Amino acid sequence: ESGYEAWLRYRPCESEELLGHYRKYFNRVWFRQGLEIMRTAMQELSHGAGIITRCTVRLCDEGWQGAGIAIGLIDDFSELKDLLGNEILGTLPEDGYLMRSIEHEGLPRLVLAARSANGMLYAVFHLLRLMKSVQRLDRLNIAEHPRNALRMINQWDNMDGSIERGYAGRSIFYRDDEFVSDWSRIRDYARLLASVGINAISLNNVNVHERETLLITDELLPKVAQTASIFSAYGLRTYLSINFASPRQIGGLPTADPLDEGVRAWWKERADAIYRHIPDFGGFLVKADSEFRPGPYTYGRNHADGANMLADALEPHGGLVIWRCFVYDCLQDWRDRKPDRARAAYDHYTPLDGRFRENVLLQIKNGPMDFQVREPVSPLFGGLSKTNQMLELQITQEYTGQQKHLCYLPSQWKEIVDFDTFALGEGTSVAQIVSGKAFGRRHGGVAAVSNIGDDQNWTGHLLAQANLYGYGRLSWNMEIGEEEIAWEWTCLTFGKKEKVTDTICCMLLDSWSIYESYTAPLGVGWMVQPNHHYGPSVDGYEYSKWGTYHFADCHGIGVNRTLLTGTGYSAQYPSPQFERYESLQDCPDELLLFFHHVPYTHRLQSGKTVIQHIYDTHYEGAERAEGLVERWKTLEDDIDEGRYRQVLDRLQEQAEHAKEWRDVINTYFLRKSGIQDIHKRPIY
Ligand code: BDP
Repeated sequence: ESGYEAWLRYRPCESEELLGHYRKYFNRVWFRQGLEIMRTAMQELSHGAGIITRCTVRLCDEGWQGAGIAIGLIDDFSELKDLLGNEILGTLPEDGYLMRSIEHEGLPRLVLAARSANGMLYAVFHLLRLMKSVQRLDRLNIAEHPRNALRMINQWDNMDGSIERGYAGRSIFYRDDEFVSDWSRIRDYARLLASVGINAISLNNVNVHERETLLITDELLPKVAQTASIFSAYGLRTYLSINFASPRQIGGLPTADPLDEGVRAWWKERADAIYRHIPDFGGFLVKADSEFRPGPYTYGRNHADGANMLADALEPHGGLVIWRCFVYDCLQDWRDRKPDRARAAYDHYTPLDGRFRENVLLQIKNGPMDFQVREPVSPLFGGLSKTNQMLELQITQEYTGQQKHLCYLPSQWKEIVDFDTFALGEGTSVAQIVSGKAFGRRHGGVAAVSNIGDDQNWTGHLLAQANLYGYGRLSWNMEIGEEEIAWEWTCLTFGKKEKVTDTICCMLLDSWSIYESYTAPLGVGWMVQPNHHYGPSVDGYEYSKWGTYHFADCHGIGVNRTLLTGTGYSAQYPSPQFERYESLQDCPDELLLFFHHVPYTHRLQSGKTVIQHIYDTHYEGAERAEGLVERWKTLEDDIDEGRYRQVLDRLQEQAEHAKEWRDVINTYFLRKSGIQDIHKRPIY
């Protein structure tokens, strides 16, 4: 097996008893024809349940009698109201669904009722998940709905076929500056995304180069529309990343000033054209005035001017502008006393709170820097109260092992979404802010940079599929635990066999901490090779203009971001988070070097000195990486050869590479500090 089927891998049910049970239901499935998404839902149900039950699923739209399943939209299927009651159906949110087992004249029935076609598709995938994890269907009483309205994937694909920060092959969308001609892979991707509730996708890299600038022109819009139609059938709306300088670069205008009437008219005309091609187009994703991308600053305007201009063009069509907050002075240099990069997003955007249109969302990276293995949560969550916000995560493992190392990211993401911002007093989590609930915002949600490419198993490292799956599940409901997600994914991907699920789940759940322990310590981050960001280089960025420093010298290490004596970043957090980070005693160990510069002999809350912590974690981390290989080997007889081998190869590479990390980091700090490891282990 290659891993291509990912978590939609259906196999016949092995228990005769359960098979008999399932067949009673699938002997007859009633549903009413409707939107295309509903047809998709029924195709998925027939496909999945057909394989599991080894029977043809019988679909019918008449004569609701006997045993079976009834699926439909509440408003089209009046019988559902009689069965489930008006009251409960009335409270069902958009995209939510109910799944309930009932008995009718002694015969088993299952009812799936949704408010929208998307809801129906999600209900079907849920039902298939239950069957794949060998659950019975006669006691179901499930009510589900997504907590975030926007659950988005960002592709960083370029039309030449490359993927920025892609670690699983080339783009499945583009080749040689054109769209691909075989759409089957895109359709399979849409299936994977919809199966975990994702409902939006941006099709091109946020760094919009020359060719991709043309995606909004009449030349390329027909192809965009074709791609969008594949996603529409699975309930996903398509977005495009746009180039802010388009009016100049492709529109023949002398300026891209957002307040210029000609520019505003140009964008309106383009928006109208886009919606003629793609009536359910989602909107624009924008990286502006960031890392040399054009933006409103060129014209002396601010981000609200830029975003609102685009928002006005899209508004008549119901489109959204997703404006990224990854804005910092990328040539800053501490010697010039320019501001701390960590402060940048907050400093740029809080003064603009309340000045964005209703159809603008600010997309905020989880941390103030850039997807490091450990960062504090961005203080911009909670710093804004009158602006729609979205959380941006990175599924592609740019700084977390590039899909050669195992790093199960839902563990990290859970800490982020659960983080208490104290924005409205205790208990204002990031999850509540981005859903829009905390501040009663109209739009909200979450976006993440995809980790897939045209590798046969989608993600390079087969186990990295768990990150894509986990992102979808968390974007649906941020309260689901990382353990539960790991278990679900393992079960769906490898089958429900206790030894397999236990082993793989434990490996996944340990992996973030393992990766963190042999890479950059205590929240300092960035000790990577510049540009490609793979492998250790302690000083890789230390003297560069790009502003990511650890300030290690022979006395100590860490960045002083306190209000009292440092950059003042800590003061971007409200009380009591501010006091917690500001204080050397209270600052959590794992973030100590992000907030404080300390001597190597400083004692952590764990009781260890900083230097001993560095040595210990790096020795242990490399050993634990080796341990992952051993744990995987115990599954040799339980997993098919193809998938077993691929994972083994990656884990072995990780174990080797972890030793390199250990040696580079430990040697560096032994030399810098001159302090020996108390256990006198060899340092290379
Ligand atoms: C950084 C990546 C860079 C992206 C940038 C972004 O290194 O490739 O373009 O983020 O998010 O992590 O815009």
